[in-house]
Amino acid sequence: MSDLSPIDKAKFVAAKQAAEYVEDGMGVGLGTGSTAAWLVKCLGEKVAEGLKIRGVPTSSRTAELAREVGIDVISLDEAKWLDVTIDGADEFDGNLNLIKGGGGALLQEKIVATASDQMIVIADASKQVETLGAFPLPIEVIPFGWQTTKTLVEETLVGLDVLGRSTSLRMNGEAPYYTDEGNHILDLHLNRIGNARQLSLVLNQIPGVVENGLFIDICDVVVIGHGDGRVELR
Ligand code: ABF
Repeated sequence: MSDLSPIDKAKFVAAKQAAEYVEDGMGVGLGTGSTAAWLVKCLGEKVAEGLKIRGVPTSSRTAELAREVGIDVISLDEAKWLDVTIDGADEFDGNLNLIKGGGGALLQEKIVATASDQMIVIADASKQVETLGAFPLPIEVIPFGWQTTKTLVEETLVGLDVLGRSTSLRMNGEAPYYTDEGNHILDLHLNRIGNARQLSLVLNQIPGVVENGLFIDICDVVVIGHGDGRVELR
C-alpha cells in the first residue's frame, strides 16, 4: 500500500480501521464510493481469513465488488435489520450530519443506514466542514415531471437559510443520469446550509422528490483517515 497517493492512503486507513468494528455473524451495510470500496476490499480479506458476515450493498456497483471479493451478499429485505453500515460521505460537520449522494446512491444508502444499529462514516480529512453546503446537495427525483419538480425545489429554497439557489440536472454524458432506482438526481448549489434539518424536511415534502442527501442524526461515528496514515475518530 506504500504506492498509494496521500488521498487514497487516507481513505484506505479509514476503511481498514472501520473494518475492525465488524465482528463474526454481523449483518453489514456496505456503502458506495471510492472510500467504501476500500472497506469492501478490507472486509473481503477478512472473509478470506474466515470472518462470516452478510453484506447488504447500497448500489449495484458495490454489490458487484462485494461478490468479487467473496462477501455473502443479501438484500435488505432478507437481512431485515443490520448491525452496522459503513459508508463514505461528501461532507460531514461537527454534529456528524452529512451530505451524501455525490456517487448517486443516496437513496439506498439512507435506507440501509437507517435500518442499522450503527452507522460509521469513513472519510479523508478533506470531507470535514464547519457548515454543510459547499458540496452540491444531491436530491433524487422521479423522472416524471422532473422540470416541474426542479422549479418547485428552486421556489422552496427562497426564504430558507442557504447562500445559493441554482440547481442542475446530473448528466451522464449527453443523457440524464439514472440512479439504481431509475430516478434522476438534481444537484443543489447552496454553498452554505444554515439549517440542514429544516431543509431536509422541506425538500422531502415536494411530491417529485424521493429523498435528499442530507443525513441528519443518522451517523454515529466518523473515522477520519489522513495521508500520513493517522486515523482519528469523531
Ligand atoms: C458515497 O460515496 C456517497 O454518499 C458519497 O457521495 C460518495 C463519497 O465518495 P468517495 O468516498 O469516493 O469520496 O459514500
